[in-house]
Amino acid sequence: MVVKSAYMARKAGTRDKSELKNSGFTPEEEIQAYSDMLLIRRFEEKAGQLYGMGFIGGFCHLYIGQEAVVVGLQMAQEEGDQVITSYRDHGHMLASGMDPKGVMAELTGRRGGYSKGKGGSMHMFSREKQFFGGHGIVGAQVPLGAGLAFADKYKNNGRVSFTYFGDGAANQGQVYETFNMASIWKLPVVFVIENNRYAMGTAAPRSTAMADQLGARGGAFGIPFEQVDGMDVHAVKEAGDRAVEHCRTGEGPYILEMMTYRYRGHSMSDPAKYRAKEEVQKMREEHDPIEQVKARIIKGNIASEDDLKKIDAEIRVIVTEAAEFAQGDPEPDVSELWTDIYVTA
Ligand SMILES: Cc1ncc(C[n+]2csc(CCOP(=O)(O)OP(=O)(O)O)c2C)c(N)n1
Ligand SMILES: [Mg+2]
Repeated sequence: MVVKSAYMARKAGTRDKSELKNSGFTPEEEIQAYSDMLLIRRFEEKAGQLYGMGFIGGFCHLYIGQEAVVVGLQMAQEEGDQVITSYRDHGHMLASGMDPKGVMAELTGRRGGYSKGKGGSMHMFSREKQFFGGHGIVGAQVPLGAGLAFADKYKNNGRVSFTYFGDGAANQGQVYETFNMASIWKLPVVFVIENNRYAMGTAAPRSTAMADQLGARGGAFGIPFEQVDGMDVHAVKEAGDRAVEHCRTGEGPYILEMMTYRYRGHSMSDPAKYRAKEEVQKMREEHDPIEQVKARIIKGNIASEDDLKKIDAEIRVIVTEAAEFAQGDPEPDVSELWTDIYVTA
């Protein structure tokens, strides 16, 4: 069987979004979800290796464990919808259809990176793919995401802004100023809270009131909210469809609290001593988003173990090529030091 990941299909310009309207996955969608999540996982594993080898400097926050959130929501989006998120952003870029080579080269600070090697892991953008960063200041992307939605509403272009933030960021004041404005102006923004239960080394209940009900905070602003199993890509896509419908029909913002989990440390420099290894192990064994889809694919006779191994092999080639590019591409020239600082109209 010929299998193409959504990334590959988007690159080839062959993806037909109208196929994605029904809730409940077609066999092709199961394969697509599997491939897209696996691309993120393999990419992140490679990024972790390159970091260990000294090719990536500074901070590097991996998305391993959370793949179903961004992939399921990407399946609910349409071309032109925007995405903005925090520093844990590699998965969002790949799901947005950005080229793994350009993303990896940015991580290693090379010319071919999306920010010409001058932004790194936390600061890259693609207007073409409607990806607006990559933000290192916790919560800062939330008002910016509402700003994107404000522009959409002003232009009446039917687009929706997907604004992602974490459980820790949900404690920032600017989030609630944004909820208020988004609600009164009925902005087409889906606020996606990725509740992965930790903010750096702090378990959410230690710092956060009602830490397992963050979406409900939107209720005070009249924003509808849902709590979703963020490890199940089906549940994510279905909730995403409801949120998008709400926003696109002019009803204003919507909140999705995605209950998810990160397997790795907060960043590469985190020894993760604040949680038991068994907790991570249990999550991996019982709730892994990729294994869940794999089991459905095998059980439903959609594809065989061998087919899935072939997909993995294809993805490994894409990731290896991205890593080779990211290591071989030159660093930016010194003359680039003072360029791209301000945008001139
Ligand atoms: C305004 C601000 N305060 C503190 C930090 C340091 N910091 C970086 S990430 C982080 C935790 C955020 O956790 P969460 O929002 O749950 O996102 P996650 O890392 O789990 O994806 C903190 C406190 C920062 N970058 N910006
Ligand atoms: Mg968190």
